[in-house]
Amino acid sequence: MTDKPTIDSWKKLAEREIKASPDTLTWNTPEGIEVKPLYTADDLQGIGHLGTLPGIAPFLRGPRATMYTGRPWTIRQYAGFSTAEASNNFYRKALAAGQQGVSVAFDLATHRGYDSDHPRVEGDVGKAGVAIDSVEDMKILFDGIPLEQISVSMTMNGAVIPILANFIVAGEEQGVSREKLSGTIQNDILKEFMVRNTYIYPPEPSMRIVADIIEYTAREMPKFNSISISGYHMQEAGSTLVQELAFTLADGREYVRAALKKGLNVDDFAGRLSFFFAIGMNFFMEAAKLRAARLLWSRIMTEFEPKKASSLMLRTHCQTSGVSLQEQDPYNNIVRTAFEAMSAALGGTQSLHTNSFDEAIALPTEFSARIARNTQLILQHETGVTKVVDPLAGSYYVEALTNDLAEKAWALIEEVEAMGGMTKAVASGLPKRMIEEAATRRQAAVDKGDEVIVGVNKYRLEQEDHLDILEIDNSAVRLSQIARIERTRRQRDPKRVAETIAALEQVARSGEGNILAAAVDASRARATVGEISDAMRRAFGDHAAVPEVVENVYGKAYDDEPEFQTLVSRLEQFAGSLGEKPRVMVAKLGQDGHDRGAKIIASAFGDIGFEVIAGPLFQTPGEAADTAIASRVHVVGMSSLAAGHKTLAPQLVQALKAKGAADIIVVVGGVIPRQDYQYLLDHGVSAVFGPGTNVLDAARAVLDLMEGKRRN
Ligand code: SCD
Repeated sequence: MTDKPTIDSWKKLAEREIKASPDTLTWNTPEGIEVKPLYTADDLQGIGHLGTLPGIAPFLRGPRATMYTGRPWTIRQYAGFSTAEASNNFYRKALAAGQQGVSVAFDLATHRGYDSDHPRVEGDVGKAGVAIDSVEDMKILFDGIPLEQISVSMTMNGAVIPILANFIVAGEEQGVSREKLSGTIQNDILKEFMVRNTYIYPPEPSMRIVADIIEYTAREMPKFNSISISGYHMQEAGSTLVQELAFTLADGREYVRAALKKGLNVDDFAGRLSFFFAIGMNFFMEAAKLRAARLLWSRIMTEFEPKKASSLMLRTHCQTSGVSLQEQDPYNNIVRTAFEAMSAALGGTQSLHTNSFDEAIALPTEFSARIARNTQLILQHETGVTKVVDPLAGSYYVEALTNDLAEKAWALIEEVEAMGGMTKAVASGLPKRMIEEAATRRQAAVDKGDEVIVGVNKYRLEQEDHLDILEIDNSAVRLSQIARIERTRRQRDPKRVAETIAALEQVARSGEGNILAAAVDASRARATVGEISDAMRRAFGDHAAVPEVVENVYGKAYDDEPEFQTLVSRLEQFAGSLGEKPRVMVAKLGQDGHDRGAKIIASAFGDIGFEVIAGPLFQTPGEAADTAIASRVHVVGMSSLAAGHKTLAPQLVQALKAKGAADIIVVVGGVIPRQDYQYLLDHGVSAVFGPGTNVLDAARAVLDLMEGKRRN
C-alpha cells in the first residue's frame, strides 16, 4: 500500500462507517459557516495569510514577535462590589495571590451618572459593582495599590468623563502624574446603544466624548489605552461570532474617524486603541476569531495610511463567556471556563478575565474567584501553552476557519460601510435587530434541545446542590455612600465647585475645548460623579431608546411542532374566554440595562400569542406600575439581571396595589438566586423564573396563573 490516500478514498470509508454520505456530517454554525468533518491541505488553497509571522503586520499570528514566550498574557480579573473599601480589600488580596492587573466593575448607578443618594438608584447602589461618587471614593479604591506599577482597567462608558477624571486626580494625589498612569478605559459608546445600554447622552455628543478622551490621552497619558472597543457584550447579547467580529471592527473604524476629525495624527493615537472580545464554547472558532480580528484590523487601519507599524496592531482583552455559565449543576462552569480560557490563549489574547463558576447567579465569592484566577495560573504555569507562539497555525481546520470568519465578517463590515458607517447603522437599529434575532434563534434551539447544554436541557440533576453566594447589603452600602457624599460636600469649596462645573458645561455646550480636561478640574474641586454628569446632561440632554421587539423568529423555529401548537391553541382558547388577547408587560426596573432576556421573552411570548408591551429601560417601580395600568395589562414580567430584584420587585407590587391595580399578576425572571425565591413570593410575586428556564414552560406557567386568577 504505497498509494497516496485521496479524499475520495476517505469519503468511501466514511460512507461505510456512517452508512450515509459524509456530507451529512457537515455542521452549519449559527454564523452560516459550514464546518466539514474533515479538513485537508486542499482547504488551504488560495488563503493569502498563511505565510505571515507574529509581531509583523498584519499581525494575524500575534501582535508581539515572542508572544507568551516573552511575556504571558495579563491575568486581569474584573471585579468590584459594595464600597470602595470592600473592593480595595478584594483587589489587594487578588494581587497578592497572583493577579497581575486590576479591572474595576462599577455599580449601575455610577455607570448612569447618578450619585448614590439619587432616588432613581435605590436598588442599584453597590450591587453589580463598586459605588463611586467622587474622587474621595476613587482614592480609597486604589489605596495601597501603586498606580505607577499596576495597570488599571475601568469598564465605564456612560459616566466615562467623571470616572476617568477621578482616576487621574486620584493618581495625582497618590503622587503619580498622569503620564505615568497605565491602564484602559472602556469608553466604547456605540456598543452601549446596540446592546449594553449604559449610555446617558444621545449618540452625537457621546461620540464627541469618545473623541475628546482619545485626544486627551494621546496628548497627556502615553501609557494609557484610550478605549476598549468591545464585542464582548454583543456575544453576551446573543450575537454570532461573525456579528461580534464585524460590528466591533466597524465600531473601531468609526472611532478612528472621530479622532481624525479632531485633527489628531493617526499614529498619535492608533497604538493605544485596544479591543475586547468574548470567548464562548465554540473552541476552535473562538481562537480563529482572534486571529481573523487582527488580520482585518490591520486591513482597516491601512486605509488611514499610518507610518508606524504598531498603528496596524490589534491588541485585545478577552473574557470567558458569561452566558455560557449555567445556574444548574454550577461546577460544570469551571470546566466551561477552563476550555474558553485555553481557546483565548490559543487565539493570542493580551489579557484575560476568567469567570467564576457562580457568576450565572451572583457576584463571585473569594472561593470561586480563587478558582477562576487559578484557572489562568494553571494554564500559564502547567500546560506549556505559553511555550510556543500561535500553536494552531498551520492547522487545516483553524486556518480555513480563520479565513471563513474573516471573509464573512468583512462582508458585513462592508454592509455597514455602505450604510454610511457604524453610527448610522446603529441609528438605523440594524445591528441591534440582527443580534436580537440571533439571540432568539439560539434560545429556541436550546429550548427545543437542538443545542445541548449539559445539566440544563440534558443530563439535568433531579436535585441541585445548595450554593453559597455573596450577597450585598445594598441599603447599608447606600447609607455609607450617602454619609461620605455629605461629608465631601461639607468640606469642599462651593465656589470652586460652581466655577468648575460652569466651565465644564460651557465646554460641553460650545463644542470648543476638551471635556475631560474640564472635568479633571471639577473632580479636583470635589464635584461628584452626579454633578459632573448633570452638567453634561444640561448641555447634551438624555438619550431614551424606544424598545423594539423581534417577531416571527422564535415561533418559526418551532414551525408546527405539537408542543408549541398546543400552547398556542390553549392561549387562543383563553383569549376567547377573556374576550381579548392576554396582555403582558415586560418591565426593566432600575438602572439594569441588560435586556437580552427581556427581549427574548417579549419576542417569544409575542409569537406564542400574547400581546406584549415592552416597557422602556430604567423605569422606577412607580413608573412601571403606571405603564402597566395605562396599557391594561394582565401580567407584569419583571426581568432582573443586576441583583436589584429584592428591592425593586416588592416595590412594584406595592405600587400596583397603591394605584388600585392589585389584580395585575407580577412575575419575576432573570438572574435570581434560589435562596431569594421565597422572599419574592412572600412579597406578592406570583412566580419566579430563574436562569435556564425554558421559555415555553414560562409561558405555560403564566397562562396557568391567569387562568387561576380568572377562576377565583
Ligand atoms: C507584551 N509586552 C511585551 C510582550 N508582550 N514585552 C516584551 N515581550 C512580549 N512578548 C509588553 C507590552 O508591549 C506592554 O508594554 C506590556 O508588556 C503589557 O502588555 P499588554 O499586552 O499591553 O497587556 P496589558 O497591559 O494587560 O494590556 C492589554 C490591553 C489593555 C491592551 C488589551 O487594553 C487591557 O488591559 N484591557 C483590559 C480591558 C478590561 O479588563 N476590560 C474589562 C471589561 P507597553 O504598554 O509599554 O507597550 C469587563 C466587562 O465589560 C464585563 C461585562 C460588563 O460589565 O458588561
